[in-house]
Amino acid sequence: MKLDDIKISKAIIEEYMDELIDYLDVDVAIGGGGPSGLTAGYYLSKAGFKVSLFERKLSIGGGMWGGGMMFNKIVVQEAGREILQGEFGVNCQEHEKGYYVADSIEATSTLCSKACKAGLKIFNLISIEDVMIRDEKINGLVLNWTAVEMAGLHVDPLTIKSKTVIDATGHDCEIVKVVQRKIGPRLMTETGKIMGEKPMWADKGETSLLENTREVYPNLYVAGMASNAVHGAHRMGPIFGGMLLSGKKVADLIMEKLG
Ligand code: 48F
Repeated sequence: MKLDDIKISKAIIEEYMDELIDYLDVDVAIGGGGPSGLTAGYYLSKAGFKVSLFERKLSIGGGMWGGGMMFNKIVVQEAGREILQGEFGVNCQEHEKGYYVADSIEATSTLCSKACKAGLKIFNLISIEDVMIRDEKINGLVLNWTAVEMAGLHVDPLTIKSKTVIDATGHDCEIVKVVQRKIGPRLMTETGKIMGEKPMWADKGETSLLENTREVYPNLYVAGMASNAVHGAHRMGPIFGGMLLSGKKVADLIMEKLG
């Protein structure tokens, strides 16, 4: 077959636009494609919900690729291994009792692949810059190309509608930050505000993460490192079990809400 350059362009543009239009109204919109966002997207899509994930960067995976200080290994504890190996099939070696090590490249690429195959629609190179609020509830996201953001161009964004939103943007908890900036200190935290991340403490950080994975404003949930940052809890460094468990927990909470 003789290839036609214009047909290649047309195939890409039409298929992308069809999908974008189809995903203008979803059950769950996830901000951030790190381990917590991908895990949440995997479980929710597998359960049959319509889920989109927006990732600012070209690559999906957030802080998981780099392991600890670029040693491309990650550690998970037993509960994390049950998801990483048990659900996703990633090889985990027991280094010493209770400390399992996985290859960060295998872990990240597998999470991404399994989430896509479960039905999660990932849009990369798109940044969430704002939220839509109606009747004091989040009901959508405001999006722009990362290239526009990076170049500082004065280009207005577009919007999508979503029954629920997950802030899985990591340490910066960017979606919750926008909400706080727009509506003031009315979050469902002790102070009503973002309480800020505490220093590194793997044990405490991992333990509090699940408790902190919850709804923080009507229809807006936090998962992963954003949960601890919003609730004033510790960071935990290159142990990733909590991120996976947090992704699963937020998926369970949303499934319960949406029914
Ligand atoms: O930081 P990230 O990996 O979040 P996570 O799922 O996992 C945290 C761990 O990687 C690590 C850790 C483990 O113990 O502490 O840090 O909580 O992934 C967050 C992703 O969100 C994207 C960002 O590029 C990254 O890939 N992101 C951040 N802000 C936005 C965004 C935004 N406004 N719009 C779209 N994507």
